[in-house]
Amino acid sequence: MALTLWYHPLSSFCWKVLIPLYEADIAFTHREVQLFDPQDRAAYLKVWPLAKLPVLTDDERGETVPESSLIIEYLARKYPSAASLLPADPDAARPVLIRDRVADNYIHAPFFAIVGERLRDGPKDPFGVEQSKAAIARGYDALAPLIEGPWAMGETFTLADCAAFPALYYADYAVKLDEWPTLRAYVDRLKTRPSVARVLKEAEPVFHMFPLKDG
Ligand SMILES: N[C@@H](CCC(=O)N[C@@H](CS)C(=O)NCC(=O)O)C(=O)O
Repeated sequence: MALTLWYHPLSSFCWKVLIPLYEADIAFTHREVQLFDPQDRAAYLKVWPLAKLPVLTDDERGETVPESSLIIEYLARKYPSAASLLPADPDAARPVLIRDRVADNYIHAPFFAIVGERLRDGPKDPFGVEQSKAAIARGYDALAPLIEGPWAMGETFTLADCAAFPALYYADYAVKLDEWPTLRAYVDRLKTRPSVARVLKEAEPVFHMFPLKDG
């Protein structure tokens, strides 16, 4: 198979890329990476020296594509079944990318800071955690009015939804979505989408490893 996704089933940024692969029914090989296993990490460092998941490799075209948004852009440009995920016209693509950036930079990133604090050995940083929670709340404030419904861009499922789902699903463990009913309803709709439901199902066996699962 030409495409290989280097991924882990618990990884939120990998969910962001699995969703469009399943949406567009694109065949690929799953290559699960264990970043904490020294041998597997060393193998993955040869693929992507930053050792961040996911990466998509395309043996037929000789391409290595890191970064979740770039992977989805690659799929949209190369596979007709994925074209609707990101409009070809830059002016039409911009609102999709704005939603993608809000989800990644202002919800996903502060959520990661909280997970990082939880996993870190050594002194804890409750002030930093509160700052990250406040940042996530500002991210929710920014994203909520951008959800046109039923999906982020209206009727068409796009890159924006692929980015929003993992960010909101996981950040909900840190800052409950209940004060943002638009976002809560949006996430509930997303969970019913077959591509998203499949990603959630595949994560079930490893979800016990998620450090915030019990609050
Ligand atoms: N900007 C990257 C972020 C990727 C990222 O942070 N991935 C996490 C997994 S969800 C990771 O590889 N973490 C391992 C580490 O930081 O060592 C993207 O959009 O793909």
